[in-house]
Amino acid sequence: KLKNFGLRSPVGFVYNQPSALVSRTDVASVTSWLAPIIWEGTFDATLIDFIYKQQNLTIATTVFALGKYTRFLKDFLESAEQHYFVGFRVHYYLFTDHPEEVPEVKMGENHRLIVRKVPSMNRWQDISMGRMEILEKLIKNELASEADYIFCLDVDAKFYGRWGVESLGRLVGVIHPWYFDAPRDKFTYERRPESQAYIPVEEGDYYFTGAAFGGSLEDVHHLTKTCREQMNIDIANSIEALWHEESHLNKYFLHNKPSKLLSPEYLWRDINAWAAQIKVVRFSHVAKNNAEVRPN
Ligand code: 2GW
Ligand code: MN
Repeated sequence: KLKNFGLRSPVGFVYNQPSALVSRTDVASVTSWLAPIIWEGTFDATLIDFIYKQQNLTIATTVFALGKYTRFLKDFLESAEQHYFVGFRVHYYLFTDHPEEVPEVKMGENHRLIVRKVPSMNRWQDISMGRMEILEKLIKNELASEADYIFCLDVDAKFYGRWGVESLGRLVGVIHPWYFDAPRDKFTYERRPESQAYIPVEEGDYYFTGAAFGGSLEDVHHLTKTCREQMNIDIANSIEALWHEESHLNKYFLHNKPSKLLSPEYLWRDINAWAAQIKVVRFSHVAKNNAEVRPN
């Protein structure tokens, strides 16, 4: 569906000259398989918005809020409306067992909120694995004619800066905010060979967060289907990966290299945490009291 750019700048569309020599030197902006890693300072927002505007895209965005997690919706949605794909068409698909608790949030032009009721799930295992299955079905049964790209996001987080079309790609992973500077043997991959999510200590590229991933419908459908199947094999073998679907996502990305990586700017630990490389916090986990929000 994606058109070739055929980009023609209108007369007088002025932006900074891109350089073949100068770039950020404190972070890597490309992987060893030549996928870009998106950091502040590696793209020109004006230019990239202009390029993508001509494609008339829709970005589906899924978010789950079950049980007490509906309390995160107001900040999540209000901040998204300030920062998330502003000026582009966004359809949020919100899955909740409490539709009556969904706050009224004024949606920007071209942004729509679609609320879907799902049965209550009490065990976090069911929530985390249920997400993959619901996403798989949503993409297959409904999105084909509705969207071009999809992002799947945790709800216990808030936007503080631009998250825009620079993030779009065939298969997109976000580098986990705790492990971007860690050696691979320290990553919290699943290390038991009995699990389908197993990654040996001498393997692995990056540690990706389960809190945000996305890409084209086709690629994300394949991702969700594969993770769901792998988790089901684990269930049959009475084993559960250390970080649940995040472990399976990391295994998937090891064998299906993402075509674009987003830096931890796109999922930071907490707005007050500091690291020299983070020039902008775009999306960040909010502090939460697990004992208070999670079912027993
Ligand atoms: C219930 C019991 C235990 C943990 C979570 C939940 C729960 C999750 C819930 O009661 N209601 C609910 O809506 N959720 C959804 O699942 C919600 O969208 C939430 O953001 C998402 C992931 O749960 P969360 O945010 O508590 O997990 P984190 O922040 O510790 O996340 C990482 O690890 C998870 C796997 O353990 C996931 O991979 C997640 O994507 C990661 O960020
Ligand atoms: Mn979370």
